Amino acid sequence: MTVRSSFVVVANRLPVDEVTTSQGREWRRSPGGLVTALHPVLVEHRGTWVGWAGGTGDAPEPFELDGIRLHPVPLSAEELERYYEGSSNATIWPLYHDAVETPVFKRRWREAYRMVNQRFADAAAEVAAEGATVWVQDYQLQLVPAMLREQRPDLRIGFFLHIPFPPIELFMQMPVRAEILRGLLGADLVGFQQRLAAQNFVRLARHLLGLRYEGQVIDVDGRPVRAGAFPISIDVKEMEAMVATPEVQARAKQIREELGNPKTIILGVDRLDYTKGIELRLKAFRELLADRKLTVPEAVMVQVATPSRERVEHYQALRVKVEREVGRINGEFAKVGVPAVHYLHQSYSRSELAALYLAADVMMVTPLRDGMNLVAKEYVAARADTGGALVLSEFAGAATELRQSFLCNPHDPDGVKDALIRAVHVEPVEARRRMRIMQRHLRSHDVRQWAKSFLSTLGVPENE
Ligand code: ADQ
Repeated sequence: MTVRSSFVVVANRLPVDEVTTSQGREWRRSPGGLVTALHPVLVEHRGTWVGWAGGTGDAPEPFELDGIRLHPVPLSAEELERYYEGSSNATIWPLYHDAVETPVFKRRWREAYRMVNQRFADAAAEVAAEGATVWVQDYQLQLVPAMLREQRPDLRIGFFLHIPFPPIELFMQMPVRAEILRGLLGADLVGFQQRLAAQNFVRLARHLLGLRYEGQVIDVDGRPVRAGAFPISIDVKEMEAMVATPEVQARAKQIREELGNPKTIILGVDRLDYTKGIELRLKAFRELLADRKLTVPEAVMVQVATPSRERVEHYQALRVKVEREVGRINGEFAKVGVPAVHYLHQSYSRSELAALYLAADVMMVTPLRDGMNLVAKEYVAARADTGGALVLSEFAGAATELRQSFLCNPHDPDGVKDALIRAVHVEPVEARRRMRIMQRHLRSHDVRQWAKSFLSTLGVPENE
């Protein structure tokens, strides 16, 4: 019998990975922005998470892990290719990120997107109790709110978009633009990372469907749909506790030693994604080495690039470009036994990431466009020692809040170089001052506060 919940999260992925241990196969909580954000909320509300468990074919039976119920939705190999790699990651992802890569539009992908969204909506309708709250996540599931409302008008439906929402001119390129917009308008509350994104959305509703709005509330046939900005954050306390452990402290020291105790360690940590500006960051570093404004071994760079969406063409091309640039820099500037760039195409544990943050003098977060960017916030929270400096792109959502970082325009190579050099040479007193202000902000704006603020706007009473 299906267990029904009064609180349901619907997201493309379940927050778990299947791993092999000496005891056989088992499920583990997976790392990543969204999981970190929603896990505490679900535990608190005894909720169910509906999502894809990874793998193709039949889905596993619903199960429980770390205090939350998981309800897997199956995907076939063909759906994975068309709905996930195609529609979601080769059409919508680039289009919503300012078309920094050209979006690819294909009819058969669209049909799969529709079918899979319907399956997620059906699953949510099945597990949601009468009058429950359902919180749908992100760009892969934009049709779900309307599909769900159609079946279950009793539900309270929220939607949160983790990536940017484009201006009207760009959104209008989407062949199924009205369908997507209507899908989102099925929610009672549509949340965005930025105020500007929420504005794009309400204006689009008028432009495309002729709907009236007042402030951030759109009138959809007499039903109010609210749009709003809810900048996501991180579990600040968890990060602060982690960097305070002797293990992480020792590991950070060890990392510095392994890198040859350089004066300046410059760090980048991203999914290997073309929106993250990894190439332009490497290029800025190379030019500074060529100008002799930085030298090896006094300065070294560490770039962690988590493998991501490896079957999507844009991503394969990016990997080749990044690895070529790393090879070029090391060819020109490394010394025997001392690479200029340490490139790590790997996933890491949270504690190893924390140690890297602690070891780095300058963190570079330079996306061409990013909904928020949690790495920037993690770095700031990790530096409870108030050391370190953050170089941050103005095009990351995080730039609205982290004003004391070294902000730069990633489209301007000289601006990026200038911000990096200023961060490398900042006086320790000034660096600490900046860090302290940003840390104070994050402590009062952490992920729990984010979820609380979204849910209370949606009208969910606390402890429901
Ligand atoms: P992402 O594009 O995935 O998220 P980001 O916000 O930076 O980007 O989150 C990445 C997360 O993965 C961070 O928590 C980071 O610590 C972790 N991570 C990165 N590299 C790792 C590695 N090698 N090993 C282990 N963990 C690693 C999307 C949007 C963002 C938005 C988030 C949340 O694109 O703009 O901030 O959702 O809303």
